Amino acid sequence: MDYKRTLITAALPYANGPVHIGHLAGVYVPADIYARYLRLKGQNVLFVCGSDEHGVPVTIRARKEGITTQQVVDRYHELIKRSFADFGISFDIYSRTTSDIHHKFASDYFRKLYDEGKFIEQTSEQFYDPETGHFLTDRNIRGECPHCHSLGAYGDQCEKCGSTLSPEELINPYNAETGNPLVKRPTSHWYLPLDQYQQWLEQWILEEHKEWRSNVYGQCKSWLDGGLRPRAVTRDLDWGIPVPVEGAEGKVLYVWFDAPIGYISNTKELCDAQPEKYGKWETWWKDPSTRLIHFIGKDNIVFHCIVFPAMLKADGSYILPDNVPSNEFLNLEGDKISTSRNWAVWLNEYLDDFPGKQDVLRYVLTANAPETKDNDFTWSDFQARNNNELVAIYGNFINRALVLTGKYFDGKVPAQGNLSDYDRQTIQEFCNVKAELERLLNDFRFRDAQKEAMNLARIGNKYLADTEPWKLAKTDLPRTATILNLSLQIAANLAIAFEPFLPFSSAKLREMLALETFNWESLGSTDLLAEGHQLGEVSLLFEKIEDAPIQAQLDRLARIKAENEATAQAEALKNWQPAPIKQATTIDEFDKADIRVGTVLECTNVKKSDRLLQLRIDDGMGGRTILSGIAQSYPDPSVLVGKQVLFIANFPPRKMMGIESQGMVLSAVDADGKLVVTTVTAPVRNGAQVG
Ligand code: B3M
Ligand code: ZN
Repeated sequence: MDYKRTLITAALPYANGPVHIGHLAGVYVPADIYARYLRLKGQNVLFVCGSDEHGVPVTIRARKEGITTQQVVDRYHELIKRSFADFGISFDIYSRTTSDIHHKFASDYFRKLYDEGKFIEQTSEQFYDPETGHFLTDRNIRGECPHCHSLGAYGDQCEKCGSTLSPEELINPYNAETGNPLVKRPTSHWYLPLDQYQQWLEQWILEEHKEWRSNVYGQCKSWLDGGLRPRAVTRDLDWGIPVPVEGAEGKVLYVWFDAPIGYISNTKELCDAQPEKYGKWETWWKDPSTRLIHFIGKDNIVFHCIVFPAMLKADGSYILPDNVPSNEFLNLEGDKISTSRNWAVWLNEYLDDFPGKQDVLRYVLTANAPETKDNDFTWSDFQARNNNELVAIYGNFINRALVLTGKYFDGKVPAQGNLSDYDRQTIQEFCNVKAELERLLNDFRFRDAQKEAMNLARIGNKYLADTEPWKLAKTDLPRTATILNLSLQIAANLAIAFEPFLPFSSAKLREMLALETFNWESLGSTDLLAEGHQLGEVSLLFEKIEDAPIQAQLDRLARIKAENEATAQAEALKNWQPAPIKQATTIDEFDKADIRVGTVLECTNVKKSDRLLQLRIDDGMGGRTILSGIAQSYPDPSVLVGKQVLFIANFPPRKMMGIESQGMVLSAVDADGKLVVTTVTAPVRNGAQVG
C-alpha cells in the first residue's frame, strides 16, 4: 500500500532507573536507525517517545529511597532523556506520561470508551491492608511459598524455587512494605473484553500480517490460540491517572492502559506546539496513508500487538500498527541484564568511561543486535569490533584516502581522469550496496544492513591496497589522481551509508570531506565531490581501545557479581528455616543403614562433570571409591584429603560417568544450598560403625 508518512514509536521506558545497553540494543538504536534512514530518504517521519512514569515500580523505588514518587520520575526522566540525547537517538519528541496533556488525553480516551459501553465492570476479591486502607498489587504482597515454604515469596513469583504464583496461593500473605497481615475485600474494576476482539485480531494478525517477525507472530499466535480473556484496565492505587468516573475514587488507569496512549498524547503535544512544522496530530494517527511502526522489546509484544490494537479498535477512529519489530534480549557477559542486581552497563556511566565513543557502542550493539534470538554483550567483543572493524577497516580507509590526498594534492579533490577496468569493477561493486542496504533496512534487518555498510569500507580498503597509489605517486600522478578521486567518492558514500548507524562519525567524516549536500539517493554516485573541492581538516575517525579500560570494566562486573552473591547468601541465611521433621521412623529402620567412618585419601574432580567429586577412602577394609555430588561446594577438593568422613557402606554399587561408586558420603545442606561433609569430633579407627 502507498503511504505518505511514517510514524515511528519506541517503547516508553519506565522512569524507575537509568537506561542501559539492553534498552539501547533492543529498542532505541534500531528505531533510530530506521528513523534516520527514512529521513535521509526525504520521507515524512515522526519519531515519538517519552518516559512511562506510572505503575507500581516507580512507587516502590520511591519508598526504597525515601523520596516522593514525583521526585523519582523527575530524576529518571531527566537522566533517561539526557542519555538518549547523548547517544544521538533522534526523537522528534521525548515527553512524559505525567504531563497535563497526557493525563487529560488518556482520561478522555477512557471516558469515551466508558460512555460507549466498551468496558465491562466486574467485582472481585482482592488483598487489602486494613491498617493502611490500601489494596495491594501482586508485587507488593509477600508470604510463604506453598511449594518450597520459603518465607518472603512474592505475590507473582517465588524467587527461591522459581514457581509462578498468584497472591491467593501464598500462605499468610502480608503487605511487603508494612508487614501487616492482609484480608480479602471486594473491589470493582473496568475490563476491556479482549475475548470480543479475538476473531478480529486473529484475522488482522494471523491472516493479514504474516510478514511480521517470526518471534512476534509466534507470540501473538500462542496468545490467540490460548483464548483471550477480559483484562482489567484500572487499579486500586494512588499513583496514576484517576479513573474519570463518579464513585471511582482511589482508582487509577492501569499503567499499560495509559502508557501506549502516551504515543498519541506526545504526538499531540508536539503537533499542537508546532503545527506549521508537524501538521495535525490526527493526520499521524487517523489518516490511513500514515504507516505506524512500534519498536519494542519482546516482553512488550502482547501489549502492542493485542491489547493496544484492541484499544484503538474499540475507539474506532485510529489506524493500526503496520509492523511491530520486536527484539529479543541482550545479555551481559553471559548473564541476564538486571536493574535490581546492577548487572548492566548504564549509558551515563559508559559515557563517563568512554567519552565521545557513542558510535562505538551503537556499532557493537547493532552488530550483536538480538534480532532473532537473545544475544550476549561482552567487553572483549566490544574491544575487538572497535579495533578490528571500526579502526582497522573503516577508519583506516578514510585516513589513508585523506592523508594521501593531503600529501599529493594539497587536500584538494584530484581529477577523476580515465577509469581502468578495475576502477569500473570497483564502482560496480559499491553501487550494489545501496539496493542491498535498502532491502535490509526496509526489512528491519539492521544487523545485516550495518554489515553491508561496512562492506563498502572493505571495498574501499581493498581498492587502495590493490592499486597502491602511494607507490604510483612518483611515476604516474594522473593515475594516482584517479585512484584518490574514487577513494574519496567512496569515503563520501560511507558518510551517507553509515549516517543511520553511526551519526556522530558521519558528521565528523562530512566535516573532513567538507561535504555539504547529503542525501540517501546520491548513495552509489561517483561524483559526490567535485574536482578541486577543498577537503577539511583530517583527524582520526576512530581510536584503538587498549586493554586497560576493558579490564577496568571486567573488574567492575566481577565486583558486582561478588557483591550480589554475598547479598543473596545473606538473604538466604536471613530467611532460612530448618526443613520440617520427616515422618516418624524406628530404630530398626534406621539400623538398616550401615554408616561407617573412613579417611579421605584422595579427592579429585570427575572429568566432564561439574557436580561430582571422586573420593578414595580408607574404610579399614581395603579401601573404596565413592562419588559425591559436592563439587560445587568444594572448589578445591584437596581440602577434604586427610579428613575423616561418614559414609553409608551398604548401598549397592552404582556407576556414574563410567566410574563405580561404592556408597554415599554424608553431608549437611547449609542455608545457601552449600553441602558440608560431616566428620567426627575425635579420631576413630577407619571402618568404625556409626549408630
Ligand atoms: N514501560 C515497559 C518497559 O519499559 C513499558 C513500555 C511501555 S510502552 C507503551 O519494558
Ligand atoms: Zn518457592
